[in-house]
Amino acid sequence: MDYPLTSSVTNGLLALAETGSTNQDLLALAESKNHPEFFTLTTEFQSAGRGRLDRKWQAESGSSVMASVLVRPNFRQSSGIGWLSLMMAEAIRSALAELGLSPKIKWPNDVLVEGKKISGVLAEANKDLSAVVVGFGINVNQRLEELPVNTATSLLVAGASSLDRDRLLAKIVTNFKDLYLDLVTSGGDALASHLRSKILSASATVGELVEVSFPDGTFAVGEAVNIDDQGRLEVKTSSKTLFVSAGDVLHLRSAKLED
Ligand code: BT5
Repeated sequence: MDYPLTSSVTNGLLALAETGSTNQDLLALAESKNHPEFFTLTTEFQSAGRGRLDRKWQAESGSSVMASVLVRPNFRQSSGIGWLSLMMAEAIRSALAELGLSPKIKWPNDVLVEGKKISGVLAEANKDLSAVVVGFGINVNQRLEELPVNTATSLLVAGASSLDRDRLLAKIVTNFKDLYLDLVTSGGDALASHLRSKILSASATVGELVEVSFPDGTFAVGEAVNIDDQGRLEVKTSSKTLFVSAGDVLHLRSAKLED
């Protein structure tokens, strides 16, 4: 497939018919300094699409937008890096809203439509954090029965006004560039760049009763009350306030719809 609109907004676009993982490929390419910020890699099919914590992202060939965008952050505040997946989720949310949908951001890395996952984001950095690839998958033209899990939806299922993948990818990269450059101008301060307030107002998680599962296997239940200045989810349990920087969140009131 050709991506004329996306080509015109990225600093270089590589569109592959098939690969293992666009994140993995772009992390390798980023090691040579030839690839500038906003260089983008997209594919029709991934045989080893990555989610967080060794989970998989699954999509049939040609059914989705799957892409990774390169940035080389040099924020004065290191907390800026923590915002990059939420930033991409906001770029996706706002592009989907223009297609007539009412998407929300589920902390830390999902975009939901009517409580179901239409998109997932995975930001991965190289060792010294000098290059970060922000990858995302968006379900576009799958019918309900073609989706890999029953917690998922697609643009087709949700009734979006367009299924044009090039136009969508171009819009998302444009939105992401705008948000990123605002954050850079603010020295990595997500409050000053208004990134945090945009994410808060689109959050499906803040205000919810949540169960947080931590990477070490422990759990906590409480109310999600805020996203702090570092992008951490603030959760009030019966005994204390937790600031969660990594973990999985289950929205308990709508748990039947989620994984
Ligand atoms: C994510 O992980 O949601 C991040 C997904 C990022 C995928 C993109 S595609 C381009 C780039 N290159 C890569 O290799 N990856 C990125 P996580 O929050 O861990 O969610 C993973 C879970 O989502 C799985 O365990 C499934 O339950 C579910 N899932 C898998 N495929 C899905 C799909 N197409 N739609 C909705 N949910 C899906």
